[in-house]
Amino acid sequence: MDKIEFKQTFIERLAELYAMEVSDATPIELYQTLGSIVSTTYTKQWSKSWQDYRDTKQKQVYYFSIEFLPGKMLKSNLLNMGWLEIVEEALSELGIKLDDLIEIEPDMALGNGGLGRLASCFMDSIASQSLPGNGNGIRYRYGLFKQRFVDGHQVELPDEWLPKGNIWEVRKDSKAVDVHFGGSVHLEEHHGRLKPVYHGGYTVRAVPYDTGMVGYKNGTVNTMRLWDVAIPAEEEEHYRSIEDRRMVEELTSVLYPDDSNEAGRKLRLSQEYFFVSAGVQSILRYYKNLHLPLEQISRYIAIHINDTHPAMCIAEFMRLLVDQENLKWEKAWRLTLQVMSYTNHTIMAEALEKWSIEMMQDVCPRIYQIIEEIDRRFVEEMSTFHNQGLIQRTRIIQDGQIHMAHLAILGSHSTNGVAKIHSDLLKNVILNDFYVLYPSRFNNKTNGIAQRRWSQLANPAMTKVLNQTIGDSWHRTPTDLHLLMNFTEDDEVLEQLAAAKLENKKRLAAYIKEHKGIEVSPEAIFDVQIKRLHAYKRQLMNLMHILKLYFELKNDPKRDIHPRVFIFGAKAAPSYHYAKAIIKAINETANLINHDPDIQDKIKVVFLENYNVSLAEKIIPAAEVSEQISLATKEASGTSNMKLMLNGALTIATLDGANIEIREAVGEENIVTFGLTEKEVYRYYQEQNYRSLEWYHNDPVIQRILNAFIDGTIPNIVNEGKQIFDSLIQYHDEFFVLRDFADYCRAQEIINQLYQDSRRWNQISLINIANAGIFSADNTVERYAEDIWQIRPNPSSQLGGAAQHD
Ligand code: B1H
Repeated sequence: MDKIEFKQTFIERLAELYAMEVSDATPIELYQTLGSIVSTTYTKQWSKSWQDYRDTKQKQVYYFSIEFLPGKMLKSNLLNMGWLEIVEEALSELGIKLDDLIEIEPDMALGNGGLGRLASCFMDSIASQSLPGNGNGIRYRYGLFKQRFVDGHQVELPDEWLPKGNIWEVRKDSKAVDVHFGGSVHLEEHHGRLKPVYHGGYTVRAVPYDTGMVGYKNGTVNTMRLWDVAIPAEEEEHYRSIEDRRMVEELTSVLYPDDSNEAGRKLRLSQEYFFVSAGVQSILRYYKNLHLPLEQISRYIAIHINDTHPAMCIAEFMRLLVDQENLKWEKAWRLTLQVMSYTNHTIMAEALEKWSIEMMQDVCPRIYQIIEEIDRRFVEEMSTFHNQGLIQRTRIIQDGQIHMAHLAILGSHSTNGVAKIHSDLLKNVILNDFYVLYPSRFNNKTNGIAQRRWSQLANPAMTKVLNQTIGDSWHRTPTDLHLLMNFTEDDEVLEQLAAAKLENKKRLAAYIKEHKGIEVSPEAIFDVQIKRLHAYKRQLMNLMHILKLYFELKNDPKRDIHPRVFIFGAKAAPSYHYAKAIIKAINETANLINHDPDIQDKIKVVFLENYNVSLAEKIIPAAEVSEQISLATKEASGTSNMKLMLNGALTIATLDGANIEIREAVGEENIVTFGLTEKEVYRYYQEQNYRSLEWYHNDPVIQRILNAFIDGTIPNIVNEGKQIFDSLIQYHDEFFVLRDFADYCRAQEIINQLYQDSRRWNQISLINIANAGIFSADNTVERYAEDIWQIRPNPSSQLGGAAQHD
């Protein structure tokens, strides 16, 4: 479609939809019109992709995730369709700014953080690699809460995103399936086989809403299927009371806002079973329509379990094969193992899901029976070869609880971690017992990011420089960014990149002024920590370093530091009081420092509200320092580290998660690392000899800073300050903040020094961009496709399968 054609279509569509002309239409109407043109255009390719997969019976993967975090989709769809430039120009000729329309789109936030965003980055890359793959999740009516600050405290507001209209989804009533909950089950003999007989309980209808996942200029459009709940018409009489109806509606009402532990809530378990059962049933229905033998299902279908939240896929698949399709247990189990694969995203103990037997029996009694049988057979089978200790530690049911990670590992052929260090810890420490039993099941797949969204879409200024310098092959082949390494000594390129960064910083400065009323200088270093608020991520250590600088400047206003703006973005789980205390402390410190005339704008602290995908797209292009400072071993991978690196930020990092691979990629001189290593952390655990109190007593700097939390230096944090102080002293500083603090300050001083040499700094920035290509999710999903899912690119995609040039 060319510009003239597009303008014509736009004017016609606006008239069809609203009987209006451009000059009369509001941005909402213009947005709807553009969305309608985009979606009706890719719809043809959507049904073609789908028919291709079906007609040629290609193996497909289904990515089950209780969270998807796509953010806004308009611009990404335009980019992937190859329309972005034409549409932007054509609209501008009609007097419309594309950016004004993008503002209208709600930010789809059906996820908490890295795990949900990873699922969406994968959806983009799976489609862009012409791979046959689909998402399966929940269509929450309320996404992750909106964060507001009131007197520096986090306040949560509901995220009602749907009433604004979601132009990308298509409701498919004809594809609905029923999901049964509760009641009881007993087994009866039928023709020599035991069959379940259900009593009571209730049935709900799962109705899918499909959203097209548009691949990058390859004609592939895959499906993200999110399930909504409805009361089946024929069951109306069972749902007479308001409570009964509410109970059903609640199933898809809210996303649980805790990204580490959801303390055994029945509704959460019901949500898990709901989207698992709906998804697995619809896959099986599709497969049966292909009229292929059930025994061959693993040649055509792969199911991926994103963390343990969908681990019941294993039991649900068994239920359908055994109860409904009458397969023998052994055969069904073999198929289940071949179909299923699992990714672990954390070693934090509180995030490893366990459910009580009672609750599981209550929510899905037949699933409980099946898990019990899986467990029983595992113990029986292992008893001839292995010692009892090992078996007891690895079995699924222990002490009245069902260990979902055990189910996921024992019921699948692949368990992977999300960065090298994380996968090694799984094998050697956390899941070592399982590794001993099934070494070949374990593998690593380092995370990746949707490269084009985090460069071309978020950072057009940098993109322009890159295109002029190295061409545009990196759009499809992100490792071609490496071509930039030919320009490390090219002053013109270095300066152009610096100019692009400055432009982005000015834009962020304007945003900060508008939203926080804080004036920041674009000449200052923009230092960014953006991620969920968690003790292990150590935002507190960042705050302590800010306080250190503050006290130094108070003592010696002439102290020579390059001005710096410390920027935070972070939501805390609503029930995570400690994390909220840290938010309050950062906000009060910001207030104190930003208004202190002695500081002369040498440091500014900005905590931006409501960190989400759209805000990330504004912050990341302007960032110069990327704070990746979790305690070694705790951050499984991290993904903001990759996005910031791609945008030319220098990483200050512990040797944790993917930071280690980033260091390998850029070289030691182009990253600043500090802190305890994995080995040192484990030595402390073993010898139990970390005494945070001693670090407090022996270090006057630490003392001065910690006292500020309880002596009124930081105002209005009487309770929060005490809680923070106590966590470090009385409760022994679980995440070694005091232990790593001095080394962190040393690393920060190196950054301050490096920034003085702007040429050197610009080189580091360029080298970071040049080496970010390996962290493209295109790459990551290719590895999943080859090693785990065994799926291949669709040969009839417009790229003929393999990735080729534009
Ligand atoms: C990650 C979670 C998570 N790991 C429980 N685990 C949740 C756990 O709702 N819950 O109950 C939700 C999310 N999220 C993150 O995954 C890791 O912390 C990051 O290091 C990693 O980059 C990301 C993607 O792999």
